[in-house]
Amino acid sequence: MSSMKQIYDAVVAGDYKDIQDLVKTAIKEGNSLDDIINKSLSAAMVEVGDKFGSGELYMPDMLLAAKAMKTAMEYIKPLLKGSEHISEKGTLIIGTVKGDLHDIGKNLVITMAEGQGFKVIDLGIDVDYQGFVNAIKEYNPDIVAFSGLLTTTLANIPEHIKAIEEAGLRKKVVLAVGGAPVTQHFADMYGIEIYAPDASSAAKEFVKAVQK
Ligand code: B12
Repeated sequence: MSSMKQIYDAVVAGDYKDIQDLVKTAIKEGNSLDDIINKSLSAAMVEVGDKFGSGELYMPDMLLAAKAMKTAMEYIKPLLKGSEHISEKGTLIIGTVKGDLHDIGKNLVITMAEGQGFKVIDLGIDVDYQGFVNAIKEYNPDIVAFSGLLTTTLANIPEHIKAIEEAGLRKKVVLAVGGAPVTQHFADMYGIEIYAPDASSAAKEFVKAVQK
């Protein structure tokens, strides 16, 4: 079995003990970090989600899968930083929206944005409206990014934007949104400038936004 398939299977099985060794092997075999992240790790998380949705996997299985993905990323992250020549591009504030505790995707976006030279302020998970507003006042960012994995809490996004508008900060920042259920249509509906389906394209969009 290829090492890429073994990584995929390890995430689905929530087997985090050997995953760093599998990643090392996949790199030695010539697989790119991008492919390992997108084709093995993230793709496996989609299958985990599907299986959870259909009742084949339970909450503890999802947690173990998340742990396997995080363990793999701990090994990959320093390698990503070393791979690019970096000059500071701008400041990005990112947080998972109010009511939502998912952070794996957000953390990947952070890794990629840092790899592109952004200074990133991570507000963490379950960030309320005021949390974003205060951080904009404090850090004066170029981009403010919302991550959201739950349809229910994505419904709060207009409130987040309203709070930023009411504080008179909307025109100072470019907004970005992403997360599995988010679409370009969703972003357009609320006038959010950036949507991207994955962390690598998110980082590319961030770069474009600060170059404008
Ligand atoms: C792992 C996981 C968990 C873990 C989270 C661990 C953690 N630390 O994050 C745990 C077990 C805690 C969890 C809990 C729950 N979960 Co959950 N979870 C998942 C799962 C399997 C994977 C998510 C993930 O990490 N994917 C991998 C990453 C890399 O992908 P990603 O997050 O989409 O991010 C990528 C892109 O979207 C994008 N991106 C992400 N953020 C941003 C931001 C910007 C600005 C941009 C541009 C791009 C971008 O780039 C990322 C990298 O490429 C998904 C299934 C799925 N298909 O998404 C369900 C899923 C999201 N969960 C779900 C549910 C229902 C729950 C619970 C409510 C379960 C429960 N009954 O308690 C709770 C909610 C708790 C809460 N209040 O938040 C549902 C949501 C359904 C819906 N549409 O609302 C899903 C879809 C599963 C399902 N099919 O039912 N979950």
